[in-house]
Amino acid sequence: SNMLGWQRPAFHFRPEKNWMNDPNGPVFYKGWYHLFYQYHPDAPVWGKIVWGHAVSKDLVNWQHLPIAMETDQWYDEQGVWTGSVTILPDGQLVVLYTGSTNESVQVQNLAYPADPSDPLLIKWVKYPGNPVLVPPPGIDLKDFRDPTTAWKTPEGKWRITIGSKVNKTGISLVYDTEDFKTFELLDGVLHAVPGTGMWECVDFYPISKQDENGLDTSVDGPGVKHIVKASMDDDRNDYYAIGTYDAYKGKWKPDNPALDVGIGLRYDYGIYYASKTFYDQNKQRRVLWSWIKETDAEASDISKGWASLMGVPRTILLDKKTQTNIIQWPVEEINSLRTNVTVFKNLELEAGSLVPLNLPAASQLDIVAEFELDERTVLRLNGGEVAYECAKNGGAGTRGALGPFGFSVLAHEGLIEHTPVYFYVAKGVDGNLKTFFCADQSRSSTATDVDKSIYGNIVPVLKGEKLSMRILVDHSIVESFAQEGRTCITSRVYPTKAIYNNAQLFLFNNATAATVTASVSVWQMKSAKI
Ligand code: DQQ
Repeated sequence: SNMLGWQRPAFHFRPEKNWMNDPNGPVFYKGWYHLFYQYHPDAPVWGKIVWGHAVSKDLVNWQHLPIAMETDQWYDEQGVWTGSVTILPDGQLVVLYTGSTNESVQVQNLAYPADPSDPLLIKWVKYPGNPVLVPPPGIDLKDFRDPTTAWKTPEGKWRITIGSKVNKTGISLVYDTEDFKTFELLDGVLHAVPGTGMWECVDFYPISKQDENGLDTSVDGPGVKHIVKASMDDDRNDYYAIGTYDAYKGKWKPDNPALDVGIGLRYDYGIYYASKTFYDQNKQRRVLWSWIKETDAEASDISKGWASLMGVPRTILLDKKTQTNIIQWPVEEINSLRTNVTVFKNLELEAGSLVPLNLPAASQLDIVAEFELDERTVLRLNGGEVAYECAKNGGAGTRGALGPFGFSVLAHEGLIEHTPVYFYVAKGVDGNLKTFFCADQSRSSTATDVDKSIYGNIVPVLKGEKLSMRILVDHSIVESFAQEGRTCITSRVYPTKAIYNNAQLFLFNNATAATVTASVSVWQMKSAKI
């Protein structure tokens, strides 16, 4: 109904209109997946936030429900902010969320379903004794927010963690409770990292060292590592680290201090913030939700009447091959939208080639591809210093001996607009290859008021592995996964011409020396019911 209607995604969750930010309280309850989210019902910009609510049977098709919690109490008058659900042993749910009070103090509040027999959980009750937690001594009144899902302590109590900061050190406070009404602050913190600033939306969960299933939040033991994730208010990215949790002390430390929270790995090297996982007892997996904000001008959001999406939910596992990173992969249910596959086997892409794939439409796609660099060229090549960075080396237009190569998505004929998603391989002085995975927005739109950053990072590639990528294209969002989800990049893209049936897909090999062999499967994606 308006000029920007083409930006509307077909299989990414969003409310019908207005503003959304963080995912809240995701849970599987009585046969339904519930997603609550930070919602501003009055305008497509952030404001007085309430909890929006939607349910799904399959994490793909969604039904919007009434607002779950409004700003109707003194302790959440300025906003019903981010929180989490905990499932109690008897199956009942409790929610802890941050309220921004009438005086904009950040406090934690308890809420529960008014009717636990209602699988849709339409009505919520706030505990009359709220707030259950106020900022402790030494913590600024505005630096105390986003309680996690609770997990069990060795003594059988519940434990939560809440992000904060002291000066410029990001920290996560730890509390124990038996009833979610009274809490005991532990000495010290779960973890602290100097220089990282305020930690928002901290997430803390176990991950199995050997199994292919996810773990419920209270699981601990010798075969288990723990992840700490924090959303860094200073640079607006979600960082995680793998480490060891001491349940007796309530403390966690990273396996590799050089890759600590906020200075090492990110969930995603594009636009990805305020994410939250939940354990899906229905399919024994840990599922990650994230807020994908807009990167266009606020005026455009106002004229289109909505702002922000949720990323496609991803399963999280420890990467058993590297042991040093997690892998993230779109939940399998998303495959139910695949239709009309086109397959290309062993396409030889000469150095400097561009191949249109001539699909009937290319604005709703699931692309899966494998690439092999010509081995003789790689062996012949002299190694050198590798100083490549996706963001700093000129994007897909800058040519090296072994890259870039990959896809141009949401491409208009003549490449007036296109968004390359690609590998760039470099040979080091030691003869080893380094592989980078990047997404280049610099020519994604002829509009001048949209973000045109180049995103990306290194991706671990083990000896003998082919290079692989998967790309989900959905009108104005592109989610890209390298090496089965070791490195991920989410892009918001705002073409003005490469829209609907004018969007095309190209394969390219912009390397100067190597031929690349590509095998590709591309599915058209049906629209989800949202
Ligand atoms: N969004 C919420 C806060 C959280 C922030 C407010 C992160 O609870 O810290 O809308 O995006």
